Amino acid sequence: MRLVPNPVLPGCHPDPSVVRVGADYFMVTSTFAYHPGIPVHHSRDLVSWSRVGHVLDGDSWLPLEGNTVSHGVWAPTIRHHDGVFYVVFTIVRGTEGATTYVTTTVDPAGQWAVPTPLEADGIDPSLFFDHDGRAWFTAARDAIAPDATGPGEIWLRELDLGTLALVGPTHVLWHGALTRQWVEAPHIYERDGRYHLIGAEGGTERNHAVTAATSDTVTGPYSTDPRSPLLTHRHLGAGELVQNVGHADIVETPDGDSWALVLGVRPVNGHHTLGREVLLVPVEWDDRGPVLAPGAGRVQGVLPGLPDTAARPADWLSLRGPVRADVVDDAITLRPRPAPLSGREVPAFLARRQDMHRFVFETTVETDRIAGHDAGVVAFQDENTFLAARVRRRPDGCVVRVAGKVGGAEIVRSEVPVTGDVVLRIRSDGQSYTFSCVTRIGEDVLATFPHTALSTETAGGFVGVLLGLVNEAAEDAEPLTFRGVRYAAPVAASEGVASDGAVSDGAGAGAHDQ
Ligand code: 6LW
Repeated sequence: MRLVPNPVLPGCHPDPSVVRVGADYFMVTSTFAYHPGIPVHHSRDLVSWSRVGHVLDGDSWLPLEGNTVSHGVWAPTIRHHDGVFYVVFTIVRGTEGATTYVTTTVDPAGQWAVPTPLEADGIDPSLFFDHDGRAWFTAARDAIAPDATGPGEIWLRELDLGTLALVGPTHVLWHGALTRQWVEAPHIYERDGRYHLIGAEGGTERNHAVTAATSDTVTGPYSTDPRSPLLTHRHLGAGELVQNVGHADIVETPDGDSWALVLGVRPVNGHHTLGREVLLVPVEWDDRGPVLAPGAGRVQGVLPGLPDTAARPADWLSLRGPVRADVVDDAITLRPRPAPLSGREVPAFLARRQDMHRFVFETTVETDRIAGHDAGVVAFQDENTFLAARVRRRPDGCVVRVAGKVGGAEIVRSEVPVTGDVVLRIRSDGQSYTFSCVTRIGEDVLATFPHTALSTETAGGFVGVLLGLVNEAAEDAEPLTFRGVRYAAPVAASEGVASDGAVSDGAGAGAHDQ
């Protein structure tokens, strides 16, 4: 058995899709209302991933003003054919419906084409290139006859590679393996002349599961693999370190081994804040189809407790569109915007994924420069759920104010006067978020919140926490430079964190060695 450390990509990177070209693997993940969209990660071993670009950036960006954080870009699939990379994805705009797009490039680390809309119902699009060079598009949609079949269905149509339009008849392939569950996240693979369709069922929460079906022809009919679910943690109990496992994509190594990337979450006391992360599981094929995590039946290699991973290079994200910012080493200059974090416009907000349970995130703000600004650090889950320590000017001087929203309700925790340069700090021990400010006199703890306040279970939606900077002010206010921006695993006792292993996530389970 092969043991890999999981997750292979921590932090909010849901709905992984992977393709191999020669020795190189490329992965794409969902980014919802964040800009730039769809990071492209590269790996040579499926374990160590580095970001090389974004699918939706510059000319390929599609504006997302008016959307909630969990709207926007859902579930991209990446494939490669004849020297061209293809990504299909859906932009979900709430009640205004959804549009699925295809975009291409010859260099996945470079600029992608302006996305072409497809005449496609539903979400979770995928592409399959058959041996004869034909391209087949699949996606998940509401079933035409839900009373008879269950709520969802996977459908397929041919994609004309010349015009990038769907052509020919629609084939309904499958309604899923599980009773009355919506089937989503389809991907088709061909193996020894048979077509294998995998999907996800049970929703992207605790009941999530990977299921499968098989057919002699790409257009179906597909029959359910009765071994489904092929992979799930739904039955392992709340003590299991990884939950919500599902949404797989399978890739073959140059040596003919297979692996799946799946999503999962690592809750702490039943609540997760890091979003859906990417996990790697071995796959074997037998004459019935894929076997995920053979011999184990679960994602393995997850460390117990709350291990600190080394902070990954920041993928600085804004909301719903680009902001005007300069990032130079650890200094970030952010132009102001009046849009509040609680709205649906583009606020002056630049943030990175929280990808460690325990961390320190901090920056220095020169309060002398604060005029009409409301600027500082924020732990952001979505427009209804965020907590910030910001500096604003009152008639008699500046104050740091810890305030935000939890579940849509306004929260104001503390307000303390400050002068000169102040360090605004957010730190977490995995079970709480503490906001403090550090001046020449020392550290002043302003407020502590349980991590449940910022969890996805509390907020709903599909994302995890981002840690960032905000500069809310009139457009003509001065840009602000945040110096000493630092995100790291906590090191010192002064950063308030117990030594390794002293903080338990309450799961009580050990590493699952293979
Ligand atoms: C994704 C779908 C899902 O498109 O969540 O519940 C969506 N399931 O597979 C957003 O990540």
